[in-house]
Amino acid sequence: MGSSGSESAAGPSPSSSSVSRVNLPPSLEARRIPGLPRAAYYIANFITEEEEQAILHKVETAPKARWRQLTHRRLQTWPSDLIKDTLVDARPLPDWLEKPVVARLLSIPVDDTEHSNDESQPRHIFAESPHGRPNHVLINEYPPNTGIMPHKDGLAYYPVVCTVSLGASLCLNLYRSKDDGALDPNPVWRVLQEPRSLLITTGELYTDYLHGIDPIAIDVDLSPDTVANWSLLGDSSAFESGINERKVRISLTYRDVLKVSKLGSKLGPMFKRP
Ligand SMILES: O=C(O)CCC(=O)C(=O)O
Repeated sequence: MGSSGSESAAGPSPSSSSVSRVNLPPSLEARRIPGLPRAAYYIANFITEEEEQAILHKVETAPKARWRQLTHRRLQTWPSDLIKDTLVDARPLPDWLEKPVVARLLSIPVDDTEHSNDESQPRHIFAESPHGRPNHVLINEYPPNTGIMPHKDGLAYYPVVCTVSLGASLCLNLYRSKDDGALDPNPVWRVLQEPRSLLITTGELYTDYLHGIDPIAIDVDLSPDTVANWSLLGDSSAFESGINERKVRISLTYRDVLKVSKLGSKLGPMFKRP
Protein backbone atom coordinates (compact mmCIF):
# COMPACT_ATOMS: atom_id res chain seq x y z
CA MET A 1 0.00 0.00 0.00
CA GLY A 2 1.01 3.60 -0.40
CA SER A 3 2.16 5.95 2.27
CA SER A 4 -1.07 7.84 2.87
CA GLY A 5 -2.40 7.50 6.36
CA SER A 6 -1.14 9.18 9.44
CA GLU A 7 0.01 12.65 8.37
CA SER A 8 -2.00 15.82 8.36
CA ALA A 9 -5.43 15.38 6.82
CA ALA A 10 -6.78 18.65 5.54
CA GLY A 11 -9.41 19.99 3.19
CA PRO A 12 -12.53 22.05 3.30
CA SER A 13 -15.04 19.29 3.97
CA PRO A 14 -13.46 15.91 4.64
CA SER A 15 -16.05 13.17 4.39
CA SER A 16 -16.15 9.94 6.35
CA SER A 17 -14.79 7.98 3.38
CA SER A 18 -11.01 7.61 3.57
CA VAL A 19 -10.54 7.87 -0.21
CA SER A 20 -12.16 11.26 -0.26
CA ARG A 21 -9.83 12.74 2.36
CA VAL A 22 -6.83 14.74 1.28
CA ASN A 23 -3.60 13.77 2.90
CA LEU A 24 -1.04 16.53 2.77
CA PRO A 25 2.57 15.76 3.72
CA PRO A 26 4.49 18.05 6.11
CA SER A 27 6.78 18.92 3.19
CA LEU A 28 7.27 17.95 -0.45
CA GLU A 29 10.47 16.22 0.60
CA ALA A 30 8.31 13.64 2.37
CA ARG A 31 6.82 12.72 -1.01
CA ARG A 32 9.95 12.87 -3.17
CA ILE A 33 9.97 10.10 -5.79
CA PRO A 34 12.99 7.93 -5.03
CA GLY A 35 15.50 7.21 -7.78
CA LEU A 36 14.59 10.13 -10.05
CA PRO A 37 16.91 13.10 -10.76
CA ARG A 38 16.15 15.93 -8.32
CA ALA A 39 13.43 16.55 -7.98
CA ALA A 40 10.01 15.02 -8.51
CA TYR A 41 7.23 14.67 -5.96
CA TYR A 42 4.04 12.61 -5.94
CA ILE A 43 1.15 13.28 -3.55
CA ALA A 44 -1.71 10.77 -3.71
CA ASN A 45 -5.16 12.06 -2.75
CA PHE A 46 -4.14 15.69 -3.13
CA ILE A 47 -7.79 16.56 -3.73
CA THR A 48 -10.99 14.88 -2.55
CA GLU A 49 -13.43 12.96 -4.73
CA GLU A 50 -15.93 15.80 -4.29
CA GLU A 51 -13.36 18.36 -5.46
CA GLU A 52 -12.43 16.11 -8.39
CA GLN A 53 -16.08 15.87 -9.45
CA ALA A 54 -16.57 19.63 -9.15
CA ILE A 55 -13.53 20.36 -11.34
CA LEU A 56 -14.53 17.70 -13.90
CA HIS A 57 -17.98 19.30 -14.11
CA LYS A 58 -16.42 22.69 -14.86
CA VAL A 59 -14.13 21.16 -17.51
CA GLU A 60 -17.02 19.34 -19.17
CA THR A 61 -19.37 22.32 -19.15
CA ALA A 62 -16.82 24.89 -20.36
CA PRO A 63 -17.93 26.79 -23.49
CA LYS A 64 -17.21 24.80 -26.68
CA ALA A 65 -14.82 27.53 -27.85
CA ARG A 66 -12.58 26.67 -24.92
CA TRP A 67 -11.68 23.29 -26.43
CA ARG A 68 -8.93 23.04 -29.02
CA GLN A 69 -9.11 19.80 -31.00
CA LEU A 70 -5.77 18.30 -31.97
CA THR A 71 -5.44 15.22 -34.17
CA HIS A 72 -5.71 12.75 -31.30
CA ARG A 73 -6.46 14.83 -28.26
CA ARG A 74 -8.35 17.91 -27.14
CA LEU A 75 -7.29 20.55 -24.68
CA GLN A 76 -8.25 23.77 -22.94
CA THR A 77 -5.91 26.59 -21.93
CA TRP A 78 -6.62 28.94 -19.01
CA PRO A 79 -6.65 31.89 -19.01
CA SER A 80 -5.58 31.62 -22.68
CA ASP A 81 -3.10 30.25 -25.21
CA LEU A 82 0.41 31.66 -25.23
CA ILE A 83 1.45 33.93 -28.09
CA LYS A 84 5.19 33.75 -28.77
CA ASP A 85 5.72 32.20 -25.34
CA THR A 86 3.87 35.13 -23.74
CA LEU A 87 0.68 35.14 -21.72
CA VAL A 88 -1.29 37.92 -23.36
CA ASP A 89 -4.56 37.46 -21.53
CA ALA A 90 -3.34 37.86 -17.98
CA ARG A 91 -6.64 37.43 -16.19
CA PRO A 92 -6.31 35.45 -12.95
CA LEU A 93 -7.19 31.76 -13.08
CA PRO A 94 -10.87 31.09 -12.42
CA ASP A 95 -11.77 30.12 -8.87
CA TRP A 96 -12.41 26.47 -9.75
CA LEU A 97 -8.79 26.12 -10.96
CA GLU A 98 -7.33 28.28 -8.20
CA LYS A 99 -9.12 26.65 -5.26
CA PRO A 100 -8.40 24.15 -3.92
CA VAL A 101 -5.33 23.24 -5.99
CA VAL A 102 -3.17 26.39 -5.95
CA ALA A 103 -3.95 27.35 -2.36
CA ARG A 104 -3.13 23.83 -1.18
CA LEU A 105 0.01 23.59 -3.32
CA LEU A 106 1.38 26.86 -1.92
CA SER A 107 0.67 25.71 1.63
CA ILE A 108 3.23 22.88 1.42
CA PRO A 109 6.88 23.78 2.13
CA VAL A 110 9.48 22.19 -0.12
CA ASP A 111 11.52 21.13 2.84
CA ASP A 112 11.00 21.16 6.58
CA THR A 113 14.21 23.09 7.10
CA GLU A 114 13.97 25.72 4.32
CA HIS A 115 12.55 29.11 5.20
CA SER A 116 12.19 32.40 3.37
CA ASN A 117 13.47 35.73 4.77
CA ASP A 118 10.34 35.84 6.85
CA GLU A 119 11.20 32.93 9.14
CA SER A 120 7.56 32.22 9.85
CA GLN A 121 6.81 31.52 6.18
CA PRO A 122 8.05 28.17 4.87
CA ARG A 123 9.08 28.26 1.22
CA HIS A 124 6.77 26.64 -1.31
CA ILE A 125 7.66 25.28 -4.73
CA PHE A 126 6.84 28.56 -6.56
CA ALA A 127 8.51 30.83 -3.97
CA GLU A 128 11.21 31.86 -6.47
CA SER A 129 9.16 31.89 -9.67
CA PRO A 130 8.51 35.30 -11.30
CA HIS A 131 4.89 35.47 -10.17
CA GLY A 132 5.23 33.37 -7.03
CA ARG A 133 2.45 31.04 -8.17
CA PRO A 134 1.21 29.28 -11.30
CA ASN A 135 -0.56 31.64 -13.69
CA HIS A 136 -1.49 29.15 -16.43
CA VAL A 137 -3.30 25.82 -16.65
CA LEU A 138 -3.39 23.42 -19.57
CA ILE A 139 -6.20 20.88 -19.46
CA ASN A 140 -5.59 17.74 -21.53
CA GLU A 141 -8.07 14.94 -22.13
CA TYR A 142 -6.79 11.40 -22.71
CA PRO A 143 -9.35 8.77 -23.71
CA PRO A 144 -7.89 5.21 -23.92
CA ASN A 145 -5.39 4.85 -26.79
CA THR A 146 -4.50 8.53 -26.56
CA GLY A 147 -1.14 9.91 -25.45
CA ILE A 148 1.30 12.71 -25.97
CA MET A 149 4.60 12.46 -27.84
CA PRO A 150 7.83 12.69 -25.84
CA HIS A 151 8.75 16.37 -25.52
CA LYS A 152 10.28 19.04 -23.30
CA ASP A 153 8.20 21.97 -22.11
CA GLY A 154 10.61 24.62 -23.39
CA LEU A 155 11.50 28.13 -22.35
CA ALA A 156 8.09 29.70 -21.82
CA TYR A 157 7.71 28.46 -18.25
CA TYR A 158 9.48 28.55 -14.91
CA PRO A 159 10.85 25.01 -14.61
CA VAL A 160 8.28 23.61 -12.19
CA VAL A 161 5.37 21.56 -13.54
CA CYS A 162 2.45 20.57 -11.31
CA THR A 163 0.01 18.06 -12.73
CA VAL A 164 -3.28 17.08 -11.10
CA SER A 165 -4.87 13.94 -12.55
CA LEU A 166 -8.63 13.46 -12.67
CA GLY A 167 -10.90 10.58 -13.62
CA ALA A 168 -8.46 7.73 -14.25
CA SER A 169 -4.86 6.52 -13.96
CA LEU A 170 -2.10 6.30 -16.52
CA CYS A 171 1.68 6.16 -16.75
CA LEU A 172 3.87 9.12 -17.65
CA ASN A 173 7.13 8.05 -19.31
CA LEU A 174 10.40 9.90 -18.75
CA TYR A 175 13.02 9.69 -21.51
CA ARG A 176 16.59 10.81 -21.95
CA SER A 177 18.24 11.93 -25.16
CA LYS A 178 21.07 9.79 -26.56
CA ASP A 179 24.55 11.31 -26.89
CA ASP A 180 23.80 12.27 -30.52
CA GLY A 181 20.71 14.18 -29.36
CA ALA A 182 18.23 11.60 -30.70
CA LEU A 183 15.50 10.36 -28.37
CA ASP A 184 16.20 7.07 -26.67
CA PRO A 185 12.78 5.44 -27.30
CA ASN A 186 12.93 3.34 -24.15
CA PRO A 187 11.67 5.30 -21.16
CA VAL A 188 14.12 5.46 -18.28
CA TRP A 189 11.36 5.73 -15.68
CA ARG A 190 7.58 5.50 -15.47
CA VAL A 191 5.41 7.45 -13.03
CA LEU A 192 1.92 6.10 -12.40
CA GLN A 193 -0.55 8.94 -11.84
CA GLU A 194 -3.72 8.07 -9.97
CA PRO A 195 -6.87 10.18 -10.06
CA ARG A 196 -6.76 13.07 -7.55
CA SER A 197 -2.95 12.90 -7.34
CA LEU A 198 -0.47 15.72 -7.76
CA LEU A 199 2.83 15.15 -9.60
CA ILE A 200 5.49 17.87 -9.46
CA THR A 201 8.57 17.77 -11.70
CA THR A 202 11.42 20.26 -11.48
CA GLY A 203 15.14 20.70 -12.15
CA GLU A 204 16.90 18.31 -14.51
CA LEU A 205 13.66 16.51 -15.20
CA TYR A 206 12.44 19.77 -16.76
CA THR A 207 15.64 20.76 -18.56
CA ASP A 208 17.34 17.50 -19.55
CA TYR A 209 14.67 14.81 -19.85
CA LEU A 210 11.64 14.40 -22.07
CA HIS A 211 8.22 13.23 -20.97
CA GLY A 212 5.39 11.56 -22.86
CA ILE A 213 2.39 9.26 -22.56
CA ASP A 214 2.01 6.11 -24.69
CA PRO A 215 -1.19 5.99 -26.78
CA ILE A 216 -2.30 2.61 -25.43
CA ALA A 217 -5.41 1.03 -23.89
CA ILE A 218 -3.62 -0.77 -21.04
CA ASP A 219 -0.49 0.07 -19.06
CA VAL A 220 1.29 -3.24 -18.46
CA ASP A 221 4.14 -4.61 -16.39
CA LEU A 222 3.37 -2.41 -13.41
CA SER A 223 5.31 -3.34 -10.29
CA PRO A 224 7.51 -1.81 -7.58
CA ASP A 225 10.48 -2.45 -9.92
CA THR A 226 9.02 -0.70 -12.96
CA VAL A 227 7.05 2.21 -11.46
CA ALA A 228 9.23 4.88 -9.85
CA ASN A 229 6.53 6.16 -7.47
CA TRP A 230 5.11 2.74 -6.45
CA SER A 231 5.87 3.33 -2.75
CA LEU A 232 3.96 6.64 -2.86
CA LEU A 233 0.79 5.38 -4.55
CA GLY A 234 -2.47 5.91 -2.69
CA ASP A 235 -3.66 2.39 -3.51
CA SER A 236 -0.98 0.21 -5.08
CA SER A 237 -3.22 -2.86 -4.51
CA ALA A 238 -5.32 -1.64 -7.47
CA PHE A 239 -2.32 -2.43 -9.70
CA GLU A 240 -1.23 -5.73 -8.12
CA SER A 241 -2.25 -7.58 -11.30
CA GLY A 242 0.40 -5.49 -13.09
CA ILE A 243 -2.04 -3.74 -15.41
CA ASN A 244 -4.00 -0.50 -15.57
CA GLU A 245 -6.92 -0.41 -18.01
CA ARG A 246 -7.12 3.14 -19.23
CA LYS A 247 -10.30 5.18 -18.97
CA VAL A 248 -10.72 8.87 -19.74
CA ARG A 249 -8.10 10.78 -17.80
CA ILE A 250 -8.09 14.59 -17.59
CA SER A 251 -4.93 16.38 -16.49
CA LEU A 252 -4.52 19.90 -15.18
CA THR A 253 -0.98 21.17 -15.78
CA TYR A 254 -0.13 24.21 -13.64
CA ARG A 255 2.86 26.35 -14.61
CA ASP A 256 4.15 29.91 -14.22
CA VAL A 257 4.52 31.55 -17.66
CA LEU A 258 7.61 33.75 -17.44
CA LYS A 259 6.47 36.51 -19.78
CA VAL A 260 3.14 38.22 -19.18
CA SER A 261 2.14 41.00 -21.57
CA LYS A 262 1.14 44.35 -20.02
CA LEU A 263 -0.99 44.81 -23.13
CA GLY A 264 -3.18 41.92 -21.98
CA SER A 265 -5.23 43.91 -19.53
CA LYS A 266 -6.06 46.46 -22.27
CA LEU A 267 -7.26 43.92 -24.85
CA GLY A 268 -10.94 43.82 -25.67
CA PRO A 269 -13.13 40.75 -25.22
CA MET A 270 -12.63 39.61 -28.85
CA PHE A 271 -9.03 38.72 -28.01
CA LYS A 272 -10.02 36.74 -24.96
CA ARG A 273 -11.40 33.25 -24.74
CA PRO A 274 -14.88 33.01 -23.16
O1 LIG B 1 -1.12 15.43 -19.28
C1 LIG B 1 -0.04 15.23 -18.79
O2 LIG B 1 0.13 14.60 -17.74
C2 LIG B 1 1.20 15.71 -19.53
C3 LIG B 1 0.95 16.99 -20.24
C4 LIG B 1 2.20 17.50 -20.89
O3 LIG B 1 3.12 16.79 -21.12
C5 LIG B 1 2.30 18.90 -21.22
O4 LIG B 1 1.32 19.64 -21.04
O5 LIG B 1 3.37 19.32 -21.68
